[in-house]
Amino acid sequence: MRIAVVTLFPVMLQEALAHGVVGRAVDNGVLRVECFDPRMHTHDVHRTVDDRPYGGGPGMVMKVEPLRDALQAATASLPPGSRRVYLGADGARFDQAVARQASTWPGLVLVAGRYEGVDERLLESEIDDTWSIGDYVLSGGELPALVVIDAIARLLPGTLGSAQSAVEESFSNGLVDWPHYTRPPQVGAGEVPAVLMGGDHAQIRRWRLQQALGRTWLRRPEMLERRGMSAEERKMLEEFKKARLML
Ligand code: 4G1
Repeated sequence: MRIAVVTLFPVMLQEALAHGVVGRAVDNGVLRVECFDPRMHTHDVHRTVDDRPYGGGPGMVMKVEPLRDALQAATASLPPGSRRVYLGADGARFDQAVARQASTWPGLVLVAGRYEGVDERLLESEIDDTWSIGDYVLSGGELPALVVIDAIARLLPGTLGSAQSAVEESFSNGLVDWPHYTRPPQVGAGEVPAVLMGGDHAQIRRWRLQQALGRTWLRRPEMLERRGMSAEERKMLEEFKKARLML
């Protein structure tokens, strides 16, 4: 998959994309990410990309022309059928389902805003959709762009190798993750649950599903509400609740 990011801070993205799972996807050619800087599409001596808001008020707004020309170059670099998405607080929530959808597209242009945001006319004429990663105030769309790229990269065939991660399996299943343990077997008073040391893999699988159900019920009840449970899962959750009361 190809991703183009329109950003005033290309170095911020390039550095972050060079590490870990995403870095490997880029190295292996599974993913290609390129940045397009609106400042490279200015023509005045000051390389102006922002201006004061019509109507007054604080802050600055990103100008149409440098953004439009950077976006044009970004789009031209991608395969046909690519989509153009603005990252903004008023967008549709970017979640795992949106990530899964986007991972099937040939290309994606992400536009990261700065200052108070971008001139509305650019959004109206050049943007297919707006995504938000959550409800908080940020200073720019670059960190959201990195979040989006990371979530999508993990879903591309060839990124994670043979085994999809346990986290993805659990999350795709509409549940939060189960607890993880590694050596040593004892840390102070903290022990590893005996079932994990026993080598009975059917029991381990059952325990993990039960923990995932229990923790989703405790910490993200709205996820469990949406997902529903099978009769067997219902029994496992009741067992989890009972065991919890005995602690
Ligand atoms: C109004 C949050 C504005 C922010 C209301 C999540 C936040 C991009 C995101 C803002 C941004 C609230 C996001 C705000 C984002 C242009 C420059 C917009 C940064 C900008 C709650 C500033 N997911 N915010 N405005 O943060 O880009 O994607």
